[in-house]
Amino acid sequence: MLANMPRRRGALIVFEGVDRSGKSTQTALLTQNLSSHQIPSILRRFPDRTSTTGALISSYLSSTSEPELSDEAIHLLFSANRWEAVKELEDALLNGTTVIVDRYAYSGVAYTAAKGLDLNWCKGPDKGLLTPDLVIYMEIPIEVAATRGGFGGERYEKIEFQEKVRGCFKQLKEQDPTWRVIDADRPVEEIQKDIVGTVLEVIERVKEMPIGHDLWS
Ligand code: T5A
Ligand code: NA
Repeated sequence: MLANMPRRRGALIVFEGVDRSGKSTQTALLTQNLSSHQIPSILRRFPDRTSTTGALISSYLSSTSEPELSDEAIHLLFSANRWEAVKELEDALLNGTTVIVDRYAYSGVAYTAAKGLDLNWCKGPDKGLLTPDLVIYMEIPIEVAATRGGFGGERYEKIEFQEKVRGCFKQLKEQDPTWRVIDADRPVEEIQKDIVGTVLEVIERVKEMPIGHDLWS
């Protein structure tokens, strides 16, 4: 009997947004809510600071002195950090597990392009990564994000830079039909309610579709 049952895959759900837009808060809640709906899921984040590339990235981000790595080199490391995870993410999806990802290639492009590098060059290294089924973009004014806990600690946490990042995200959003913009300047539970509704719809819609391996290609 089991062999004849249709194979269902999980959905790849990506969260994006500027620093302190609430991605980690919402992804953690979403995992709990999916579990209460008996939907298997895992939560991953990029950068994954636990791998070899992740350790280099973490030290780059936490230092405020002149960086040893060029803008191009750190960009490629962030991308390598995602490529390292492809097999694990794909295996989970094929197993029927929904994969929730806190930042992905869109952050990769937005933060490097905000330094003035060409947006299309920035997309290059992530071309061909697993394609998200849904990108939830946490929309928030930078002034609001800046008042939230922890803002100001790491290399990129400056208001002027975050405004540029926000502009780059806007350009990426215009090119991509899988983006859903969520007003992130609201109470946590209200935001989560919208997210759960959207995510359940997407999980149902894509369950029999093939996994995409063609981000930006
Ligand atoms: N980066 C990342 C690149 O340059 N290239 C790349 O390829 C990638 C993947 C680290 C940096 O790396 C850059 C981008 C980043 O600058 P990170 O580790 O994801 O990326 O960053 P973190 O510092 O861990 O997380 P963020 O700053 O992005 O914060 P979140 O996850 O958006 O926000 P969250 O949920 O932690 O909330 C922040 C604070 O706000 C409160 C929370 O309690 C918390 O104190 N909060 C709210 N307050 C009021 N109302 C709400 N609705 C709230 N939601 C959360
Ligand atoms: Na976070």
